[in-house]
Amino acid sequence: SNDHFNWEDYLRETGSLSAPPHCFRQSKNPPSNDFKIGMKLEAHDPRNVTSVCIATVIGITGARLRLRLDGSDNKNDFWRLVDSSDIQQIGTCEKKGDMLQPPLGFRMNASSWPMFLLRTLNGAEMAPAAIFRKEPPKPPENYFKVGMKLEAVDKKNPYLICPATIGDVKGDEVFITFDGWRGAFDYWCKYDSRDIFPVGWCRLTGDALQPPGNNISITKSILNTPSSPPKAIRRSMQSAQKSPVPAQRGRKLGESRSPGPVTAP
Ligand code: MLY
Repeated sequence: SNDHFNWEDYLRETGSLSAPPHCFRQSKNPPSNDFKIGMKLEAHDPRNVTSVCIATVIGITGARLRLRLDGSDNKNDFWRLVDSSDIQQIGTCEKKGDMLQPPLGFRMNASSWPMFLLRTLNGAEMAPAAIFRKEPPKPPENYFKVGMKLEAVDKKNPYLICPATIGDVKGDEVFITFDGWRGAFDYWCKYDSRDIFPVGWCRLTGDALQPPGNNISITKSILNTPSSPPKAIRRSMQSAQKSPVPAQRGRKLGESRSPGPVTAP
């Protein structure tokens, strides 16, 4: 259909280029996801990365797993790729001579952890070694350039993968900006982050790529393109940008722009 987001059309309409796949720490073909809901595995606690905990797969989305740490609440779910080095089969921790830890915010008394661990593993379906995938290697350096398009996890809503643009590059870091949103979701990350993907990733994994937001941003580059509006209109667009009108949400392209504080979701 026509209103469905399509990268080919979008890249053409915005006159932009996608970041080449060699920029990313992602496999060329997304790994197959053979996990099943209910399987248990070991995962680094995202809130306390030195500890390894037991996690349960509570959702499957493309090449990612929705995980919940056993003994934790339902407010701290996190998502990991099946080829993430943050996850491993049960038994890995013990083999290395380490101990499984209760999650940060363990909902019971710390003294009940050993018994909780026994019970949570008793009769559990453990994810078999064969369905964990090897993490791809880091690209040797940061190949990203400002303006390149990509697909990126919205860290404030980590189940979402969205069209994004490289807004800045500094050493080993890149600034991820979300197309059609006004800065509230932007973040810096390492160029080898597992949360950023080449254009077309979601189409290959079957994940739902979010459409861009509908907050337009009148950038210098748009104002300077040959097809930009005539001078008089350009001047009024610029003065409109300076007028102290409160922010609106959900404007469509072509509607008047009013700047204001960035709005929360
Ligand atoms: N807070 C919004 C979600 C915003 C998502 C923004 N991402 C896609 C950049 C909501 O709950 O609807």
